[in-house]
Amino acid sequence: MFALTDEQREIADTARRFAAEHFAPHAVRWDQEKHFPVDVLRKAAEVGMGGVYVSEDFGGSGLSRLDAALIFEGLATGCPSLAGYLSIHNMVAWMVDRFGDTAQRARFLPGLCAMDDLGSYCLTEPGAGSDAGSLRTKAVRDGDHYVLNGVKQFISGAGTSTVYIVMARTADTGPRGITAFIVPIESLSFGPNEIKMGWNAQPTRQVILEDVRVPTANRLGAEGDGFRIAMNGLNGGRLNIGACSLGGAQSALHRSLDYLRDREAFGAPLLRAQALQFQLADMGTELEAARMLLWRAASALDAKDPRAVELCAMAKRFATDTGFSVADRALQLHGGYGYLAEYGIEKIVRDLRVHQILEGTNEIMRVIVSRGMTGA
Ligand code: FAD
Ligand code: 2MC
Repeated sequence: MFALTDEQREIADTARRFAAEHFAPHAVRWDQEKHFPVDVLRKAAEVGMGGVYVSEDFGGSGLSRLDAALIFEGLATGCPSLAGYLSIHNMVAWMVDRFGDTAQRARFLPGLCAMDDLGSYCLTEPGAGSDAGSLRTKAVRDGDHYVLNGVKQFISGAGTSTVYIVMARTADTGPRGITAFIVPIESLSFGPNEIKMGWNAQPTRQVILEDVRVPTANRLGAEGDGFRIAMNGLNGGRLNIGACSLGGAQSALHRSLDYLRDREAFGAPLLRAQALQFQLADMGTELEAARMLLWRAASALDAKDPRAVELCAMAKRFATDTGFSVADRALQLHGGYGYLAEYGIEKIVRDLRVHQILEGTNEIMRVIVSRGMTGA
């Protein structure tokens, strides 16, 4: 738990180097231009990041959740928004790998792992966010097809992704009446790209399903399994999002250290001020604590520990709150320059803010943790 293997250190270094070379130099501009650099994501897939914890027989990298946490933290040091999208894509690929039949795995995984196909995850609806089990998108069986109608809200990658996992209702029995489908882009339409506070290097759009005919061969798992499939995907997704917060915040902390070393005030570098040294010490300590919890949760998920769901929720809540708080303090340490786009710090703050909301809000993480404690 407390010492990474040489191989894991190499994995983390590879991700950090990739982010430094391919994401960081362009991250501010991509944020401003709202550019989704699919070509760069495909480069990430060339080094195995399109199917990090997908098994190797159809092109995945076969790594563990702890390895994935190292990768997403490393990638987020260059751009949390792109690392966040890659995390969602990986969640989709894993769901196909874990819950798909052999034909579905053979059909979809090679393209997803190479990122010739990009994946999106469609759970949220305009009227069902935190209460995902109340979703209303309908799937009605018609011979060897289902006909899907409904609207999915806030879908990351929508319009560009080619493979969508859509959770839809096949029975009026709450979460147990939900079924998952793999839906290709051709049958979908999309709302406009949302104007957002952060995560601007990737699109967020509605996915609109109007009499979409999906062959039964595209049903993922059995009827009624969709909610559990969706939630199982999110356990790992929540770890990855937490890791993205750590990476963004770690980068903001490093930049603060450099900045305070160079910036002079009152006749000395600001780094000499003990009050500011203490700030840096607290930021580093809090990130390390969050990282330890995240690695603990990732190991629990790898080990199929019965407490894994609860630990993933704890880690997501703690890492995303800590990451945002550290990034916000880094902005303060940069003074007025922290507020300028050019320095890249305000972008990290904006990107990390949404990690406290998506993949289950941090209030929902508390719901999960407290249910685990009280048995309610
Ligand atoms: P609501 O559920 O309406 O919640 C409103 C507030 O009430 C929140 O603060 C919430 O924490 C609180 N609340 C709700 N219920 C409780 C409770 N029981 N106890 C305490 N507090 C509660 N979804 C996808 O399916 N796929 C995606 O790719 C995706 N990408 C996203 C990208 C972005 C940029 C954003 C902003 C969202 C994305 N989402 C996606 C949706 C995201 O998961 C939801 O926004 C989130 O789950 C919250 O749902 P909601 O917005 O409907 O808020
Ligand atoms: N892992 C595995 N199984 C889970 C699970 C988890 N994390 N959470 C719930 N389940 C199972 C649960 O065990 C139950 O199984 P069974 O039918 O065998 O008893 C079933 O799912 C229903 O669970 P609940 O009875 O707990 O359902 P409830 O309606 O009370 O909701 C809650 C639970 C609030 C935890 C769930 O609705 C939730 O996680 N909401 C947040 C939604 C969310 O995270 N959205 C993120 C969208 S994706 C995104 O934002 C992206 C950026 C991609």
